[in-house]
Amino acid sequence: MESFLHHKNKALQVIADKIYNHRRISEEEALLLYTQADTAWLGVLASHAKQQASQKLVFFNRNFHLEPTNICLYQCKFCSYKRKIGEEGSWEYTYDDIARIVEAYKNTSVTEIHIVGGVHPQRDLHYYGNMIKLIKSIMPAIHVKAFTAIELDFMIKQAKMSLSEGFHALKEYGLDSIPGGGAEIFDAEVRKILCPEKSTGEKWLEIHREAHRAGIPSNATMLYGHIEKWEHRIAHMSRIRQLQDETKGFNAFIPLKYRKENNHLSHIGEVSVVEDIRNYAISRLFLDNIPHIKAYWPMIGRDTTKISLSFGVDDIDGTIDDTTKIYTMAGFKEKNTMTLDEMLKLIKSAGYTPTERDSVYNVIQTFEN
Ligand code: V47
Ligand code: SF4
Repeated sequence: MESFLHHKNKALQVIADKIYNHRRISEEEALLLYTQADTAWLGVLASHAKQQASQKLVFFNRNFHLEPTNICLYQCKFCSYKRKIGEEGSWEYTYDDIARIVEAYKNTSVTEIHIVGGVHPQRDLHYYGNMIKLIKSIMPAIHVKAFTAIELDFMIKQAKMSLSEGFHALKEYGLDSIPGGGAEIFDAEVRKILCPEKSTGEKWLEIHREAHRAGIPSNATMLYGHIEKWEHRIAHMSRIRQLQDETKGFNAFIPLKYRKENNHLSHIGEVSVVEDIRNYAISRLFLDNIPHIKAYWPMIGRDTTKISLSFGVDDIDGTIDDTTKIYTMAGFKEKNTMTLDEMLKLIKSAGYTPTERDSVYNVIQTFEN
């Protein structure tokens, strides 16, 4: 079928026809999208792909974050958040602190806790496993989405377990899914400059593969807008697309825009909003096997989130309730909580149907009017 979306550039016309015929685009074609496609055309094409995946629905959930510590062994250049033990601005919550934080959500409609933090040198899998147990003793029904692959790599090694043993133990403790962080850009040369100490791209993929095998779903992220080239973004997404073909364990892909305040890459600045929305569109078009593309509003802000809905995005994460510091410390200046009302207005004003979901995308309710 020829698409109704004509383009005088023959190669772009071929891409549009592929999308309309549910055919996969190649890495070379993704590069053409980055370098030659006009933004409005990308929006129409990505909106078509979004419509195929989730019709008019735009998903969100009611969640809060727990960042147990910002003490971290590593020194990623883009990170504004990490501190050394005892350094000013560092924190380490005790189990009592955590119990107090979670208690506050006990009789609310929150359905998910998202837990990420630094790689603390003295904490292992059992420490974090017992933390999950504590959380579930207070809120038995809450979905625990916890730990980046980087934290998992370290905590499982500390407990002297294989990945498979580690995931089975964590599942037993109550882990339900894992977030997409730590992926950054998989390319080894980029990683050498950006985050040399961190687990490799291969390791990140191995950890998510093993999680999926253990029946634990996950998300995937990509940190963009720093020193990487288009080719690095495409190779990164291609690895995720391959793994998804194999396991089908990814729920969502989340492009994360590099934010520049208070870190060692500040001098390079930030990419434009136009770049953000083009990147969302190309993610939607390239990742034909990942059901949801998420715009994480506490990173890009409400306005860009709203525009992103016309560029392939169908998920805007959750209400957050001012519980994450990763992006406020990196320069996010807006109010870090969204009320239900605000969430509904944002989605409706972009022309979509707000849809509250659980953590694995079962619909809880749609807000038609
Ligand atoms: O891996 C750190 C990123 C990630 C900066 O799975 C930065 O639902 C931009 O993974 N500028 C952690 N990004 C957060 C994360 C995440 C967020 C929201 C939803 C989900 C999900 C996962 O934050 C890190 C890193 O890539 N990050 N510093 C910065 N200055
Ligand atoms: Fe540590 Fe994560 Fe920050 Fe890297 S991004 S320094 S691993 S907290």
